[in-house]
Amino acid sequence: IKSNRPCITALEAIIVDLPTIREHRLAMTTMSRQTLVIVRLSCDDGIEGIGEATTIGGLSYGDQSPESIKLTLDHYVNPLVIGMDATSVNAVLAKVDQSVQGNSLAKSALETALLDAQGKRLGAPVHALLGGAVRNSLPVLWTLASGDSARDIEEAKQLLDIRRHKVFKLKIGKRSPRQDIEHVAAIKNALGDRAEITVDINQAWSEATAARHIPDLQAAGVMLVEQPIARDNRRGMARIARMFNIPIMADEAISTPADMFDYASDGAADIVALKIAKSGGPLGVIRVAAVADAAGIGCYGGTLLEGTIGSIASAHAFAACRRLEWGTELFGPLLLKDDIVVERASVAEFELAVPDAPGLGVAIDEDKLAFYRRDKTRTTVA
Ligand code: MUC
Ligand code: MG
Repeated sequence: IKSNRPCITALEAIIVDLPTIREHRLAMTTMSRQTLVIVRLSCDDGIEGIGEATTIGGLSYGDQSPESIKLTLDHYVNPLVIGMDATSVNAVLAKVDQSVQGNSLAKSALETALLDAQGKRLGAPVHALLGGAVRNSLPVLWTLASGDSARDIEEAKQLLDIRRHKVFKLKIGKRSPRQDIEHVAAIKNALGDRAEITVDINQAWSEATAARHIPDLQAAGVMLVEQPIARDNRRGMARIARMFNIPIMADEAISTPADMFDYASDGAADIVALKIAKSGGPLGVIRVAAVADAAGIGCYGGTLLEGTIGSIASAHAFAACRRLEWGTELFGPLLLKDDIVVERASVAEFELAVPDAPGLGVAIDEDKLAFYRRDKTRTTVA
């Protein structure tokens, strides 16, 4: 269909390496830097949309790496979208879905950039394009993952004192269950009623280990247990969810509305960690949340430790979810020493404010992008 509507003229994917403020230890990897893929989408009305695709630890967390995301965007997505009407986000995404299977992270960055551009064009924040925000700020937890209990306690006390976070997630599953439970109990004891504690096992336990040690986590005062066993063991998750009163959250196991439907049908989780990266963007997350809502499963706003662009894109989506009973973990920008945006996301009084400016409400800092991009051969035009 011929129209006078603005067309997509360029899609650029830029790999950026940023240092973290400290080591971040998870069951599958230890991070000392974070790699973002930044997407810039240009349109022939002069509007640019930006997006971000970010994973954890190369290929150790998921099956898409920063390098494969860039390759997917450069070689497969780019030729499909150039020349398309930039205002129909759904039509662009449908065309890409037809020829590109999977690759939810690349799709998430594209969808984010399209929504950012359309928001700027209409003078509306992304959350308004998603039907409007139900809340204008989001509670944000912090992950204690230095690898050292005393240092984690120190960090948590400081963050409580400055009223930045009052819920802390502990990454366990790397050490023995006994060591992990001692670590969890030591932190909960030191913080007492000042803080809530959650644990993320990132699939590291077997079903038998989970059945044996979840009662210890419950006794230590843990609020919820995230992804205790393998992502593809849905029946095992259902048995665990039935066995314990402590809420069980599915993360790696649920990406699409179909995954959510299967989990809901089997009663295999009490809560789902929503992530734009898993679901192909803000619109994708809202579709998963709708299935969760229909099944009475609680929603939680998850992260793959994105920087400001990806975290704010997530915030717009989570602000538009009807129910978000379990808060969010959009602390990724705070784990970075620096970022490539003019104004970095910040958390105050335990909450992250959802921007109201047109689009995402985030602008790239060209000097910082030029400094941190992996491919330094390109310099920004003055
Ligand atoms: C995950 O599995 O939830 C979220 C917070 C964090 O520290 O790691 C991520 C990934
Ligand atoms: Mg998780």
